[in-house]
Amino acid sequence: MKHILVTGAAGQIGSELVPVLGKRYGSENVIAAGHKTQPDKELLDGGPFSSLDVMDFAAVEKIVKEHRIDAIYHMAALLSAAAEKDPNLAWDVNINGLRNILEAARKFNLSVFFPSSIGAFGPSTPADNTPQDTIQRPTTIYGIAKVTGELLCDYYFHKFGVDTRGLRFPGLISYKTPPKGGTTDYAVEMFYAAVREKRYECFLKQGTRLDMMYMPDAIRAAIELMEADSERLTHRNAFNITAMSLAPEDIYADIKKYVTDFVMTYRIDPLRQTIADSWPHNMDDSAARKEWGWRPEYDLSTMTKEMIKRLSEKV
Ligand code: AKB
Repeated sequence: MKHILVTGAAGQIGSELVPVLGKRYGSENVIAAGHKTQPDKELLDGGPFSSLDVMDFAAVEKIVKEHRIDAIYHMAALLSAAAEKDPNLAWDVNINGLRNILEAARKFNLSVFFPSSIGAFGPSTPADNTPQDTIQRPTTIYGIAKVTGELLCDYYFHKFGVDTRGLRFPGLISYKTPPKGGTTDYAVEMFYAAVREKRYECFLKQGTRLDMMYMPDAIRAAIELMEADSERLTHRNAFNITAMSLAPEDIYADIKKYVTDFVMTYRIDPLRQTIADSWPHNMDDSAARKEWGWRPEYDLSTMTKEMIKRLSEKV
């Protein structure tokens, strides 16, 4: 893998993925691309940045040719709650954008990483120990687009031999770039609020248990999957991966060990609560463990310790 394009480079995952890829492959070989937001210079690590609207196929083709791209980490997408507020835009970005990426991959023989999500599951999916291969009948446009994306990626692999690989990401917790418009954003917001205001009003109710992961594990997982021996992969799009299964009160209790006067109250957002209630509590990630050696490094206590330390330095 020599020249890598990261779409959605200014987003929560993209902004942390770009510097890690830059260290691994040389920052001049990692092309960060964003549409509306310019990424933080520090996170780009001196590598090139291009403006790109993934819904414009000619622009995707141009950037691929210009930079002689070999692999694309396609992170440009709307998150669940934002997608629910504008389903047409969500479909355009999350599906038409992906199709353009896959078409470019077919034409120029590129490999593609696709971020799926716990959102690819729905209320009829077994919520506990959610199997790798199970019922996927999501009730959000975000989830419908994720299932379609998984199927489309598999289609391009089987039909055209495009090397597509994907992960079903849980809620991701990070201190660098805050997420925008997601259902699991509450977890990130809670950490910021603990350090800044020592008060937080949580929009999901007590007992809402969801899969979560600290960002460094998520970044490592994406790179490890893309570097895995293809012969070992039975699945491709997309692998369940998880690190912890948490409800708001679990994170609150752990933060309280560091910020003893932190107070959390609840004010439920019906839209995001309905979305969260349709998602799994904890996924079975044994296929990822078996097929390419996935293992999380962070649990709640190691993540909380680092989040509090880094955010205290930052804010
Ligand atoms: C969201 O909440 O929309 C995302 C996700 C779990 O896919 N963080």
